[in-house]
Amino acid sequence: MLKSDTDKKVTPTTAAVLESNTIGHEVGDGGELHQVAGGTHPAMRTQGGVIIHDDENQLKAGERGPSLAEDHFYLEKTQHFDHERIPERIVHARGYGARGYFELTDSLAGITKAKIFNETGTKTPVFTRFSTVAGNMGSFDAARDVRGFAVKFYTSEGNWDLVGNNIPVFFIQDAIKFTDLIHSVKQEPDRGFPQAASAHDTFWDFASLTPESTHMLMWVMSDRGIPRSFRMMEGFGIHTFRLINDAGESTYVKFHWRPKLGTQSLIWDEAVKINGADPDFHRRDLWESIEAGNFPEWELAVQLFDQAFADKFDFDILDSTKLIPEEILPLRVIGRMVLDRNVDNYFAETEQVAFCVRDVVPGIDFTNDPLLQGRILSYVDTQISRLGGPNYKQIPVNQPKGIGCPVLNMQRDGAHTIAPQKGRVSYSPSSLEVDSPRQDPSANSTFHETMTGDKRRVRAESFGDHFSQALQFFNSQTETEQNHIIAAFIFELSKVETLPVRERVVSQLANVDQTIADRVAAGLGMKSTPAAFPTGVAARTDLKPSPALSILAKAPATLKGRKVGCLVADGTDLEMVKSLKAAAKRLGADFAVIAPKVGGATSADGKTIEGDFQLAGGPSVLFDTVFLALSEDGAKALAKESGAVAWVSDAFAHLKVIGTTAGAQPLLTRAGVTPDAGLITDDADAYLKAAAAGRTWDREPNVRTIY
Ligand code: HDE
Repeated sequence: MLKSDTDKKVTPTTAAVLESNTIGHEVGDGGELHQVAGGTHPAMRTQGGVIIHDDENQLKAGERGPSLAEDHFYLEKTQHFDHERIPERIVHARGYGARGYFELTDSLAGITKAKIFNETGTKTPVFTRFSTVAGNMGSFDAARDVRGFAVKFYTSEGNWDLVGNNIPVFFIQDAIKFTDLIHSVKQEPDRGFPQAASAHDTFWDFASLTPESTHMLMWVMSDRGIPRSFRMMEGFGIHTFRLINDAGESTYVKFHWRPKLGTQSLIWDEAVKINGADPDFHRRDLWESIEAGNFPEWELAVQLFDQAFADKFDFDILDSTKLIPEEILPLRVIGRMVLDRNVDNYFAETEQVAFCVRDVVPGIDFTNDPLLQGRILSYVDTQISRLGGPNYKQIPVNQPKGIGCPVLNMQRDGAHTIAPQKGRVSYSPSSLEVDSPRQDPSANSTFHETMTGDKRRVRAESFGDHFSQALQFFNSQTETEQNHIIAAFIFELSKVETLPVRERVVSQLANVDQTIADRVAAGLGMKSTPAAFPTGVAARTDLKPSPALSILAKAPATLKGRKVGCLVADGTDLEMVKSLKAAAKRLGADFAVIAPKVGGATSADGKTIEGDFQLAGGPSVLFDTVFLALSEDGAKALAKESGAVAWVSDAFAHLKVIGTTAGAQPLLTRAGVTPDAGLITDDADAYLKAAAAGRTWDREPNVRTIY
């Protein structure tokens, strides 16, 4: 007898039942087998919809006999498993997505005919995927890398994909170099390592011979390359696009995403340790915040300009290695994106989502940026091979969802045709069916641009300056951020085994600025700085710094979205922990208790302090700021635990604000913590205020050499 879906019969323990039912005799009445307390369980069925009566045993000839080839349950299950994987993305393989919406708050009516940008209040569903570029799918989140920031807008006029990054410029100017760039940064082909790292010979070999990458290298070596969270990352469309209005007029546009929580980053040593402690650091953070109802949010802003404005620059607005500083062309905020729903199934949605740069809607158009032009082919091409055929847009996450944009065209058939288009007519022009779809010239928004010139393979002279904006970026950083860029170059190049490659990178840096090159050379232990690499166009030194390019210059003082880690032990004052937690939560922070045992610790008054993490499972790198809620005895006990000592010394080295009870002193002493503005004793309010202000940057010269 099979139990019905609503049968609430409860089995004592699943394991016990499994044992009694599966060993030594057949399972006929499989209904009770997986009945779990309180659950209502529909029957398990095959892909063909047939009820499966035994999911524990193969069909055998005799109790100990061979398995039978007619066991269709087993065959279907295992064969499906054998084909569960598809090729991972060649770049941006490791990513994480979520659903949400975009809401227009400022209309661009008159500038673009795209409906998504016309009526304020319009809400457009989106699917957004963040990613690292170089690492394979199973690599780790906190690699030093560019982050993908791809948004699929399901607009009422069809899908528009804005496939951007968290850095507003790119390594190369012409798409024909993309294959080389990616081959150089991915694992080296003979040995298959290193994964998810640019710190190896092939990348720096390519980069040092590709001076146009210099501006981007500054960005990737800056703290932008190690974001604290997807929720705390800016995003950029990078290329100059066009907006087209009803009259066919064009306005140039650059797209920017700005995170509500502000931009924040990790410290390099912290990132390295996070990758061991929690390789899923970024995806877990996104998932958990959405599950908790703390929906991540970004503003969408645009820089709008015309040809006359573009002509004022001595760089080319079609060159993706350049940006237009906000101070010269301010951002206009036009809407917000909120991610409010996690996926139901990672593979079905995040893995199968197919972003295509060529998917634009009327009112949004391309420019002649040779990088953008090259992307138009590649994305669709890769989806066809990755998702197994030309019908990948019939997969639910890729289908247009806007009301009024059904899929109607003359394309037919191919692998996995799911949504059958009706009728006899699959060609155009046709006369046989009055309701067959027709072209609609009113939707045209291709900009009527006049083209002249000889057919040539050439790089325009206007693309020739590779160093001015690299210097401008460096000069726009705070001293701390500049120090981090220098340190990152030193670290990366220290991993390069071929000395001439190391030297060539430094000689390219000398084209940006001699002091930068000298500092990197000193950190690498070079006896002298190699001479500047020959260049056609020297860096302009008169470009004004752009403070908007610094993270720290505009960092908000807030605990929102950050995590407080509170270390407890036997003897901790429970009431103090409770009130600290309440205060931190009021400020929008997450609060986690780390105890020597995950079951918790016993407080001074004999109560249980529940732990969220055991010490080894919750190292301080997982938190933005830490508090040591310890009695003197508790601190003395922890001073003998290397894990606890590292917990504290890491927090100190990572410049975290440390709040502490006076009793914690034995552990602080053992961990080598010395007093400074970021060490706050017995004052919870002052601690939380200091923690909201960010890290204790002034501590840095005391904990590591600045070159
Ligand atoms: Fe991509 N890129 N790309 N790219 N890209 C891909 O498409 C490519 C470039 C970006 O979450 C691939 O679906 C070429 C710039 C993101 O699924 C592939 C060139 C920018 C994602 C591809 C570029 C990006 C991709 C691999 C040189 C920032 C992940 C899988 C012209 C504006 C999307 C796929 C996701 C993915 C090609 C350069 C962003 C191979 C040829 C510049 C965010 O088609």
